[in-house]
Amino acid sequence: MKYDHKAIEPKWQEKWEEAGVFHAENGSDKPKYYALIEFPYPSGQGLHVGHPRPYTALDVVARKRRMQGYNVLYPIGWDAFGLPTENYAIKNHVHPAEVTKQNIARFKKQIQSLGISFDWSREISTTDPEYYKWTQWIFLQLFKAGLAYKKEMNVNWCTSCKCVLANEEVVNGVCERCGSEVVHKVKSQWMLKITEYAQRLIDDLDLVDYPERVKTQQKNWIGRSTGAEVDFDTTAGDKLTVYTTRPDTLYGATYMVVSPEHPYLEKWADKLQNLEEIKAYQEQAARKSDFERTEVAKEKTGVKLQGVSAVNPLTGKEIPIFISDYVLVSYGTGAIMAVPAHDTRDWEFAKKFGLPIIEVVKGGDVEKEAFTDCETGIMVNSGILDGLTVEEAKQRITQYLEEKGIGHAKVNYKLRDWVFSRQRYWGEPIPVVYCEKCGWVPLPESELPLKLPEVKSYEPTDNGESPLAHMTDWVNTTCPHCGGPARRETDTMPQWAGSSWYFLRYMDPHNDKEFASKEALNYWSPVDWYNGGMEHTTLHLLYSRFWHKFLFDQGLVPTPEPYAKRTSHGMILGENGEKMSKSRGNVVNPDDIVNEYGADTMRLYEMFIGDFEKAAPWSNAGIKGCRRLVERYWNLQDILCGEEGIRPDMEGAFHKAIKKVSEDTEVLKFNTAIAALMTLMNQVTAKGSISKEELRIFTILLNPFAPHVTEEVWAANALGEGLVAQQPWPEFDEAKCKDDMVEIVVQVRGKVRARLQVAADISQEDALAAAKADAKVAAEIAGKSIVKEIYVPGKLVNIVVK
Ligand code: ANZ
Ligand code: ZN
Repeated sequence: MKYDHKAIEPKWQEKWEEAGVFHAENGSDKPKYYALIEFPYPSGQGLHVGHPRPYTALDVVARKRRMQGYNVLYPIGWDAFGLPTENYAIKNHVHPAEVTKQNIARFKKQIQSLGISFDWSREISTTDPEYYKWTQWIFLQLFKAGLAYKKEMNVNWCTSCKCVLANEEVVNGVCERCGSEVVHKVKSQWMLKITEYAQRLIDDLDLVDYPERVKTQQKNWIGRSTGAEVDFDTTAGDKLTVYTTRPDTLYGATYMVVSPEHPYLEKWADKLQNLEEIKAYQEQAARKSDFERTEVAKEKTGVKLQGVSAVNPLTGKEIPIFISDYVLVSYGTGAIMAVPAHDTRDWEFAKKFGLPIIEVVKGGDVEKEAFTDCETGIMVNSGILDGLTVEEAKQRITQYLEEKGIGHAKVNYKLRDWVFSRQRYWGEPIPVVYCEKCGWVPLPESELPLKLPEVKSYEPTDNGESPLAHMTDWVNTTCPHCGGPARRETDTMPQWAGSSWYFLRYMDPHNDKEFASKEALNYWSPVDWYNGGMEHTTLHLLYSRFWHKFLFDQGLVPTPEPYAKRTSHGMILGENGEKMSKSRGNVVNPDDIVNEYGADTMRLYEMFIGDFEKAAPWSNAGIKGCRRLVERYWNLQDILCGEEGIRPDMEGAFHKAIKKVSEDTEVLKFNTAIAALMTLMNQVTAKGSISKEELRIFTILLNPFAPHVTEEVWAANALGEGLVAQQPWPEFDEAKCKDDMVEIVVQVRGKVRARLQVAADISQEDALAAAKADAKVAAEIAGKSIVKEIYVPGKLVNIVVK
């Protein structure tokens, strides 16, 4: 019989669905296992061969766990709100809901053709009112807890998307999504206080098993720094407060800088003699991104304030104040004390404006450049701090500032609160109304979901208001608090809202009383293994940890962390080694591969393509190699012999393969697991026949990778009861996994003279004897005296002669 994937694959997909073998069970007394992949955004382009890489990897794990006796939850859904859909809808005059429906249908069909063991009965979509009802509900809990607030903000504004972006969405000064210029705009925005969780988001990384690079990236993004806040008296009669990580360098502070947006500039307006010049500079700075402004390499600019200066609290000297765009309003206090001797930006600025540079830590040559590598140095020119180390000086000065009431120790975080509103249509409505009398009032929970109204035009407005603002019928409402007239919020939530808690909904997706029942949450939490892209480390992964911690604090979820373990996959590149994209013309469509070679081959190839954590180029030759493995497996049916058990001379081969596949699939080494199956295939083919038990084990081992063909062979040869998917995972016997023969290398005078096949457990004495008996080795040592003999078990004999 010829192998025909087109006949086999759809048939088994149907049978699995009929039998419900991949349905996770709530209320089971089996141990649970929760495997999670990042749910896709159903774009108009359809699936791409990169998508299935993580799906297949965790499918291998999920299938194996079921065979190991676990009740496995391996769900999928759609992260379907967002701009690309909305933009497509605008361009083609179709409702975004309709576009979403079509895209989901296409993605679903494509994913189902791959035979991934998702529990489709738990499918969710963030755009479904029954889902976003709970996204809105969680927002209300955040609001009630004081963690959601509205504020006039200097926000990132994408000039092309006409939309506010979170800091995390601005990459190198441009929009992460479309690459257009990002400018600053003052807008009233909903904000979520993720900063309240900054320290716990760092600390609790100790509770989870994440790759080190993910932990480091999150920590750097949160950006904890320790230092002090110091008050400087000004000649305007008030105090200017700075944040510094180096309070020890206070004697070297020869001038100060405030950011162009600093509120004091307005307060001091009547004292400033060069207000026009200052205003011109402020306007110029507003047009630049933070990225441009803080670039070290950039030429420093600034304006000295005429009419107000400050006093260094330690030296008592009057020092000038500047405005310059290298100081950001959003960090620390928006003002700095400048220590040009030990900070590069300050040094460049001081050189340009002819300001004094006073060395306060010994070493370096501060006339030539800032001495920044000075954390281990000794203090000089620093009064009470002279002779102390930098570490001692930091403590001493902080204590002094606290005693004098002019400063205190301070911890700062780079992390900013999360800008949570978007002026767009295709997102969750924010369930609050504005009442002139009562302010912002939350909707009663009984009014959720607050559904998106039908609108005719989704065009974003040029003045930056949401398209919903035109829907007066929807907007005008009554205040739930006083019954007076009120207006609905017309901004919607960002795409990151629905994905911040979706893994909880999977636990109990059809519950209409709660986002998930207590029992379901207690049973399934936390996610045991979550695989997703590195690009989400400082976005989704951080946001969802924040929401989960909040829900934990509210007593709504049982664990402080949502994901026990996180891994990340590398991208699949085009055949030419470049990122797959339409414009490069190197996109491979999984439909074509499934059609020509079958899903089993495609799955095997995606797992065989290389180190799972690294990017790998697609290769047509590689695909063919995997197809050959499937065909050779198929042909094993022709050499099935009458014997039942594993034949004694095949025991080693099979036990080794079980061990290798079992262990490698736990540590992302899917490629070497498949290589072990290829080795086993060669051993079986060399033997020329296969027993029933051997074929049974081969089939189970191959099943997580190639689930369709293995079910077919299982059924056709009556290898056992039920489906392969329902078999117990085979055990291996460690004693039978030892290599019986090993190759050892024999060196004489530093050179390899022979390679010998010896028993793996050979004694030192026998190994040395065997080495000396070899003709070449014997010739090398003839007539010389042996100084030293070394045996490295299983590897090497080294004979040193004189
Ligand atoms: C004096 C000093 C001396 C500083 C020295 C550094 C080195 P991190 O580590 O990133 O927290 N700074 C403070 N607020 C700022 C703002 N809004 N915009 C730009 N720079 C600001 O950086 C803290 C340091 O960055 C602070 O310590 C301050 O300069 C500067 F040898 O104060 B330092
Ligand atoms: Zn009211």
